Amino acid sequence: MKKALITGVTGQDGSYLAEFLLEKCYEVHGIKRRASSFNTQRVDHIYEDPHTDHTRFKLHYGDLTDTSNLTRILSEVRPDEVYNLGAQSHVAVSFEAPEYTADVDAMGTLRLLEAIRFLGMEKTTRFYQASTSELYGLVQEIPQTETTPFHPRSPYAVAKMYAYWIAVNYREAYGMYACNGILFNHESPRRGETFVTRKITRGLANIAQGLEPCLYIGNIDSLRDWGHAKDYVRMQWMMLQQDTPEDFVIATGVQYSVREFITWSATELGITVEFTGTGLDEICTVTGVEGDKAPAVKVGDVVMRIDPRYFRPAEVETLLGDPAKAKRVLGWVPEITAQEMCAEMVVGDLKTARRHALLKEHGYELPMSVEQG
Ligand code: NDP
Ligand code: GDR
Repeated sequence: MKKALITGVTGQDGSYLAEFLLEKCYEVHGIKRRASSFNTQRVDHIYEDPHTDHTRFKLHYGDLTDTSNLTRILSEVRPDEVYNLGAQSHVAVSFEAPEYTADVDAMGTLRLLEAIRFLGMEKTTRFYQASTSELYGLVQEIPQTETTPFHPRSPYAVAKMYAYWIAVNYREAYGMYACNGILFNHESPRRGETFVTRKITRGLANIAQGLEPCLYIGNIDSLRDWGHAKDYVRMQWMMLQQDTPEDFVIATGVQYSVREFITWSATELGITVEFTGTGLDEICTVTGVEGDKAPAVKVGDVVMRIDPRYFRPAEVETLLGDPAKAKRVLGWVPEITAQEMCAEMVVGDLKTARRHALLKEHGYELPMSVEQG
């Protein structure tokens, strides 16, 4: 039975990857951070009671900032494959916590690679590094491929650039099987609530049920190449099954604006909208409501306003990936479109919002996070 170790197992990708590898009959080990409250919601459904025999999903406390901890876990598990998905992954937050972001995202990658080498596992353990389209930043070429030059635009992207090159360096210097997946944005109902897609689907579902008055958002002209996390974790595994390690762009090859994502989400809720005004005064107003998904919304309501708080000191305006190499070499093609993914996210968030609204109607109110991201 193959063994995999996933850093960031409690995150969006980590949870889908753990499910995927368990289906492939791996023994899956994940590193979770110690927190003052439970943080395993995304993997609770695959949790196995460690008191029973033959459990194939095991969690270890750990942190990418702690070398001794990483070395101990690696020496205990001796995995065939390491997936380094753990990161401070929020671009806007990286401007507020640049040093921490560098420590986790850049140095954390070095710590893992060096621990693998220190333990003499560099010829037996394969390593996947979660690289990112943010490396392209101020784009030099459209669409972006494996050879497009990098120009990172945030402390997050600069840290991830170090991680990209240190993985390449360990491959070249020590003959390690180390690969970078240069992944473009990918989302799902498990996406963190402060990333723009989930913020929109959750925000509009809450507005539809009368739980929030309005969605406040930043740059809606931003263009992204959005795929589904389920499709992308499949590719992470495929990259580690080749004869020779290589880096791959993972993308859909289609881009849309944040504005379009808002329109799709509203449509899924039976709401038609129009955008009027410009710059900071642009608003999104309801022009029609159909069906029973949005009882709290009426024509004329303003459901989105711009808040400059969500603009970044340096923005990545446009990203569009070319996944031709992944298709040619690995036969990978994404199966879920951005619109299908948006619909799935709205369904999930509407279900939660309806539950909250029902409780509220009966005098019970569940605490709802107000952090907007
Ligand atoms: P998430 O933010 O959902 O998950 C990040 C994971 O990293 C969480 O499990 C988090 O733990 C963990 N983590 C954070 N800090 C530390 C730390 N100091 N030590 C150990 N673990 C830590 O990200 P995604 O699942 O969306 O992304 C996975 C990876 O892929 C990340 O590295 C991200 O940068 C990268 N990436 C993501 C893309 C996307 O569009 N989703 C695109 C390209 C790259 P906790 O749950 O406790 O917060
Ligand atoms: P991104 O994702 O920065 O691309 O990083 P995010 O969803 O945060 O932003 C996408 C675009 O939307 C714009 N935007 C807003 N973003 C947020 N979060 N909140 C807002 O209110 C808002 N309004 C507009 C942003 O400015 C940006 O242009 C994600 C992360 O998963 C990274 O870890 C990963 O490496 C990249 O995708 C690829």
